[in-house]
Amino acid sequence: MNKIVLITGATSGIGEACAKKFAAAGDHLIITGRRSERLQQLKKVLEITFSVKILTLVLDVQDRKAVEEKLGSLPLEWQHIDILINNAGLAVGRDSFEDADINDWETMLNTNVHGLLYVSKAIVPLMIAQKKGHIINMGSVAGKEVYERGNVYCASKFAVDAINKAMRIDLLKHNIKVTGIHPGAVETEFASVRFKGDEKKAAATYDGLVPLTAADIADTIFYCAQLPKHVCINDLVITCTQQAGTYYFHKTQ
Ligand code: NDP
Ligand code: 8X3
Repeated sequence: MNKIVLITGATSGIGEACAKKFAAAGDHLIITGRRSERLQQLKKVLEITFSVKILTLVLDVQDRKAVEEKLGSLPLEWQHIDILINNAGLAVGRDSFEDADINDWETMLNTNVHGLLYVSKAIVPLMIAQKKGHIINMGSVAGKEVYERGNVYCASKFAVDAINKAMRIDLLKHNIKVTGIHPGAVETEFASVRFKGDEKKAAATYDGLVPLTAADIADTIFYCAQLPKHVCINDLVITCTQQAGTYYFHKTQ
């Protein structure tokens, strides 16, 4: 049966790769992000290629009112959400604590933590009503171990890790699966966003490394989502072969 999958942050990277993966399997998608043109383009391609239905929602997850309004007024046929992929997120800046910009900290906390909570709070009642659902939260290895100059990005992903665990406990009685995915370095627009458009610094992140791709993570998420009803992967940490934890890389030049 075709599922309905809501993916936040589907305009690039991991979210976009998830959209392609789930659409290829015949699932119908609600795709969100702030960049409207990219959403429209993706919708067009996926509908033509895979004959699935796509609903686009231009949404800044930091905006609580907008999230409540848009997700609280989904057309009836889109309310039976089987899978929520809480993927929208970002790092801004890579500075030592004393040098970091408080605005960057607020953006990360508002997006990665508050945004994930606002979206989840809007969707959980729909899953409770249908007595099933699967929430997949995008954490990071940064939410497992703190690294130098990672400060508040790490804090935001530690919060995601805690929310993921807490959701699983509280939603157990509603037959809702909750899975945390915690990748290491994945080559997406992430580094470019983190270094505020400095492409040289962004590219250096992956120097000497065969990093994970967005498709690797989409494949992993898809696997977690296809397991039998009685199986739930709680927590999954995934890195490329040249990475161990947050700080150890074996780079080749
Ligand atoms: P990208 O920058 O390629 O994608 C980020 C996505 O999040 C975009 O679609 C962006 O859409 C969306 N987004 C960002 N801010 C907002 C917002 N305020 N409201 C709505 N959507 C937003 O990076 P990735 O694909 O790599 O990142 C996806 C997730 O994976 C993030 O949570 C990130 O922390 C996590 N992650 C990434 C890793 C990596 O190395 N790349 C490793 C571990 C975790 P738009 O700009 O259109 O709003
Ligand atoms: C992104 C991976 O190691 O840059 O979450 O924090 S890392």
